[in-house]
Amino acid sequence: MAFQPVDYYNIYEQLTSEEKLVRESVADFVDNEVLPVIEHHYQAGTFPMDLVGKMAELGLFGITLPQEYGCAGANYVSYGLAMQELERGDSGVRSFASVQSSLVMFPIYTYGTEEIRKKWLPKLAAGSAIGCFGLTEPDFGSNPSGMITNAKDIDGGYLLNGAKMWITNGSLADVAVVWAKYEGEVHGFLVEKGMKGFSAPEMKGKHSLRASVTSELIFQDVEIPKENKLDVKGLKGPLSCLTQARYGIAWGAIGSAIGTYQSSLDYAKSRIQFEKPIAGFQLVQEKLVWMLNEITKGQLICMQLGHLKDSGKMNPNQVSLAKRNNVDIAIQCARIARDIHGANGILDEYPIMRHSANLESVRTYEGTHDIHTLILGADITGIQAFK
Ligand code: TGC
Ligand code: FAD
Repeated sequence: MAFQPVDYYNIYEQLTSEEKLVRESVADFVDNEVLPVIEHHYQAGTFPMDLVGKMAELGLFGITLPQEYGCAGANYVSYGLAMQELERGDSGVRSFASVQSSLVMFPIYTYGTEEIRKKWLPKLAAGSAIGCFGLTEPDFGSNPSGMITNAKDIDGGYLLNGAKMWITNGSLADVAVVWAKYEGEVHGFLVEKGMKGFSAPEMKGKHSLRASVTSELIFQDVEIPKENKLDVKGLKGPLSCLTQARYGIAWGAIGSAIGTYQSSLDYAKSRIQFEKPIAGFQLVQEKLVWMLNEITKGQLICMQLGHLKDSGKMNPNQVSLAKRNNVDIAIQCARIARDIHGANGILDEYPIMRHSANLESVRTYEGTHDIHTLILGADITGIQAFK
């Protein structure tokens, strides 16, 4: 069945023609190309690689970067709308695009030399190269400043040692943006597939984000050429990339919530119990209204965040509020949707359990729910409560 946009406050009416086009074309792509195959991939634990070229054709990789590098040069509202629609399909598909765009192309564009930009950005935009972002380590997740992975000077470059864990697209990647300590500070390095001493085994056994590849990255005396070091020093390097990606996740979570809401509304109208559709019972209506209410608030948060970002006035703490809120309400929507679907809610015929399980990762990655609480707490009180 064709998807009906959920837009209770007529937000889409106010979009520019370009923003409308982006949202509608990604929505069509999700309806026609993602939803028909995603359950199969989810069950098989595989990423739908066939979608990469199609996402590239839609301009979804590095969508906000300049056209001279093969990118779409779109604004951040368009980026957000694209992430919303992709995650209505599946969080793993949105993850693929987020990592490629915000965590790989953004740092290459922002901190790479012109030579490095020209080498990687057109290929990443076209989907002929895939990237990943290595920050988290087995013993350093929420606190990346403690990382052990390190780089030392050698003739003509750097020697990289250490390991990363939980890296989206790691085993697929042609280039990894890896954060490592160098001279006591965090620096970024581009590690290329095939470099001696670099391996990226896939992690198995996930109950969440099954249609996404997650990997370890292992570096044993990997020689990195000088030009592959990014021009940024300190944790603000990776955190600036995370701000971009968290922005996309805030929008994406709304897409996931729309997916479970829409399925619930359709189901409630057609499922008959006690001789009437369950949508006619007050308790079910309350659940549907709660979902719509929270989705609408989340949409308004994202639109305002997008306008702030497009006008250069957004601060990273505002992204924390949006990521924290929207992922949280999306999880609650999935939970409520499971109730509304009764036993059918556990079947792969409906998207509910897939969204629900995916969101458990989304709540943890890019800063856990509680880390974003602490970021906001520190911002409003002026007192850090991390340590
Ligand atoms: P702190 O002292 O607060 O900051 C260090 C420097 O960074 C600057 N900064 C930021 N810059 C840009 N954007 C942000 N969001 C920033 N937040 C902070 C800050 O101004 C400072 O700059 P300077 O010039 O003074 O040096 O750093 P801290 O060590 O106290 O850490 C704070 C904390 C805990 C909030 C931070 O470490 C954090 O966010 N931890 C969470 C880790 C995390 O999010 N990891 C994500 C890994 S990647 C991932 O999950 C990808 S999933 C992808 C997918 O599949 O979609
Ligand atoms: P921990 O940091 O060990 O946290 C455990 C618990 O303790 C959490 O509830 C946390 O909120 C809490 N906690 C921690 N510190 C505090 C504190 N100071 N005060 C109060 N509570 C605290 N990372 C990458 O670098 N690149 C990727 O591409 C990537 N993709 C991922 C894909 C998936 C599917 C998943 C699940 C994770 C991915 N990650 C990636 C890793 C992710 O960013 C981390 O899992 C996340 O940052 C949390 O780290 P952790 O799992 O080590 O949890």
